[in-house]
Amino acid sequence: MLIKTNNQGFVHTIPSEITPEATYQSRRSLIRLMAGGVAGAALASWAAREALAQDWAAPGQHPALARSKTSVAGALSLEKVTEYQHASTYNNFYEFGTDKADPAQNAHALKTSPWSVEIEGMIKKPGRYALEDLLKLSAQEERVYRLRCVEGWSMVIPWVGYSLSALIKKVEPLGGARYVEFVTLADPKTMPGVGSRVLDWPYVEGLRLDEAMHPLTLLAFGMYGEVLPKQNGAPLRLVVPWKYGFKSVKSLVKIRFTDKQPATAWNKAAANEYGFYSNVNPDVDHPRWSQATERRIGEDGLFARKRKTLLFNGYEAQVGQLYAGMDLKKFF
Ligand SMILES: Nc1nc2c(c(=O)[nH]1)N[C@H]1C(S)=C(S)[C@@H](COP(=O)(O)O)O[C@H]1N2
Ligand SMILES: [Mo]
Repeated sequence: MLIKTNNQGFVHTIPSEITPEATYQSRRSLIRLMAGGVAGAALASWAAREALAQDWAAPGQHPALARSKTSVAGALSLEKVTEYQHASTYNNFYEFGTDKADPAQNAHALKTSPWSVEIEGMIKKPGRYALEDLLKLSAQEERVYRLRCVEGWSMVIPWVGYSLSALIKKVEPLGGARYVEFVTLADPKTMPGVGSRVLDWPYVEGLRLDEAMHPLTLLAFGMYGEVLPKQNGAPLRLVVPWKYGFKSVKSLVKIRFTDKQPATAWNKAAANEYGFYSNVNPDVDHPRWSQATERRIGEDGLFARKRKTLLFNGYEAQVGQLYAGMDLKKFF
């Protein structure tokens, strides 16, 4: 915190220079709650974080890779990390409104504590799991993943969390379980968007069990070394980096194991536009626009080049096997 003195020698603080209480609290709680892994990153100041973001632009070994003991091969990107400012103000979180600026405006109303996740269906250990217990379940890692929205833009974000597979193993799926359904919070008192009819609330998504078990599938509690901002899906969300962003559900409240492919919110809203798989694929266009290129947030401007979209968002080496022999145009 910077403290300035006026010409009478009185001390007054400049509001814009004070770490907002919420940010400070979130940093503290992440440090307190994290079982290990990225404690160093959680302690990083804004300035240090900016410096880190600069490093990430440079080729060579990724600092997060050097830091983390159990990083996932290929998961870390050497691309420039999107500025925190963009990642926390340009959001899709329709429960708080459909404009990109709405979530950052409205999500302060979200109450993230106490929080628990109901885990049910075809598993040996169903139950309600408290956020504190989920946080401690496995060592947290920082993973830099691209997030590619179906709308044609992308970001590169350092997420903090652990592989969802750690939680899945803990609850012991039964032999017949083949899919996992994810249900997120729909609270009309705090979420103005759930009164609208754009989607059938609550927001529901799903993965095949092997996709959910894939080491890249992240259960995230933080980003940029801090707990998730509310607009980014606090207190916990999924990040499925090879799929369009809408599969990465925010503010998760229920996980259900089933033998049937779950009906997902976007598929119910427009089945011809949003398939169950929704793997990033430059060769499978959205019926209303091409998916061949993307705009990296933060690179806008007259001369900003469009980037070529990569199959499976660049994670083909890691996840291609999951879809061996499948017609990706049919199972889009
Ligand atoms: N509950 C919920 N989760 C959601 C959404 C939403 O509207 N509601 N939007 C999705 C979409 S379309 C994208 S692109 C990502 C955006 O995540 P970000 O705002 O953290 O970048 O969140 C996804 N998760
Ligand atoms: Mo999206």
